[in-house]
Amino acid sequence: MNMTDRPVLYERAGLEGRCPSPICWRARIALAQKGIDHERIQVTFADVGKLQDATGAREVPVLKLTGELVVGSDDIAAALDRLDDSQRLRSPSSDALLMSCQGDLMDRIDALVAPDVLKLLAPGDSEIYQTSREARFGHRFVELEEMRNVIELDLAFALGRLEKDLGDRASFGANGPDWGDIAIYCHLLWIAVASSRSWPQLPGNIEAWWEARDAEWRGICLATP
Ligand SMILES: N[C@@H](CCC(=O)N[C@@H](CS)C(=O)NCC(=O)O)C(=O)O
Repeated sequence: MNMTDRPVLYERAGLEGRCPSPICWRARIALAQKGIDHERIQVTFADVGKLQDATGAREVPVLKLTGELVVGSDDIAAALDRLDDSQRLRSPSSDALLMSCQGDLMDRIDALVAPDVLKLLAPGDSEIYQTSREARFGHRFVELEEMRNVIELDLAFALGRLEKDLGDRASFGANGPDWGDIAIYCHLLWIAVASSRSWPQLPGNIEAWWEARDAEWRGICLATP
């Protein structure tokens, strides 16, 4: 890949150059797994107009790859697999795992972490974020705070189901960590970074899985561009 083809990842801007978005972290890890050097452009929620002008999209991540704009984390992973299929990220089983985790694990983590994410956002983004998330969840942030204990309990059960999925394997992917591992890791890291007061007890083998993924991936997610 020559310099003019250097991929560009559009991702969410946060406080002090740190990206606060677990969905964007997925794209960072995917690029790292493929060994693809890239430029990162960070965009605040308030700058959605600039994002739209540059990419046509209103959400991040967006990846400019070999001159084309790929919108959305799943499509980014698929595009990277097309570029280099030696160690595939996505497969029918990673897609199935993600689908089952979305409602069970990710949505619960979203509701748990959202009120605390405000402190990670770029100046000027808090109101946009809070208004859009309260509309999405159908609850004010103060109500989510009151529901915190219940959400934490539901999350503990979701992690118990995940432990059964993982069994005694080292990764959710059959041939090593794949897109399912990446998505689950990023959402758990979001709790650790934004809302550590709700860090859950990780059951059984999930603990060892987390330690291994965290050692490899945390620095990628939290690096400033
Ligand atoms: N399904 C999309 C979801 C992307 C997404 O939710 N991105 C967030 C990252 S912060 C976003 O840009 N949200 C825009 C908004 O809420 O206005 C994907 O997997 O990439």
